[in-house]
Amino acid sequence: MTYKLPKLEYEYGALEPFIDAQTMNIHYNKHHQTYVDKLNDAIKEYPEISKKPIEEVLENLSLIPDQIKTPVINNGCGHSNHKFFWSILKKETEFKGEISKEIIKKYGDLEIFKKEFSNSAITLFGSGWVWLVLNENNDLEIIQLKNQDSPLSIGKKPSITLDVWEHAYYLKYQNKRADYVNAFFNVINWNKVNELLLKYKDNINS
Ligand code: MN3
Repeated sequence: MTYKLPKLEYEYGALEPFIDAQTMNIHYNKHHQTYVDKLNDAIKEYPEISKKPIEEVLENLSLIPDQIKTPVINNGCGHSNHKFFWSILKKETEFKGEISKEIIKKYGDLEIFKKEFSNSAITLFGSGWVWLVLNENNDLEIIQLKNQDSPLSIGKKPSITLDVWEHAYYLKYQNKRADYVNAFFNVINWNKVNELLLKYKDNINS
C-alpha cells in the first residue's frame, strides 16, 4: 500500500478569483504530488506504515523508525497539510454554527479574528503555514508553523489553515502575500470547519 493524492472535490477554477486555477493545478498536481511521492519513497522498505492514515502516523511520531524519521515527517506533513488545506476551501459559505460562536467568544468578532490570523500569516518569516487549531485546553488558538510542520504532531487539532509558502500564491499575487491572505477569507469553507469542530467536541465528550 502507498499513500495517494486525495481526490480534489472541486475544479481547479472553483476558487477564482481568490485562488486562480493555474496555481491550484500546479500546487495540487506538482507540489502536493511530490510530497506524496517522496513519502512513498521514504517508506518503501516499511510498508506497514502506510496501513495507517497519515494523520495517525503524524500524531504518533514514535511509530516511525529512526532511519526514515526525517523524510517521513517532512513529506508526511507536506502531504497531510495540503490534504487538509484543500478540504477547507470553498467559496460562498456562511459563517455560522458552533464555530462562529467559538470564534466570537474567543476573538470578539469575525473581523478581529481575521486581523489576528492575517497578522500571523503576514509575519511568518520564510515558508510555513498559519493555523487555527483547537489546543490542549480545547481552546481556539492561532499558531504559525515553519516549513511543513504539522499541528497533529504537537497535540493540536486543525480547524483552518493557510499555506504561505510562495508557491501557494506567487503566480497570482507575486510578492504581495497580504493580498493573498486577504483573499483567503473568501474561500474558507465554514460548513466544513464547523463540522470538524463538532467532531472534535464529540470526541472530547465521549
Ligand atoms: Mn503548498
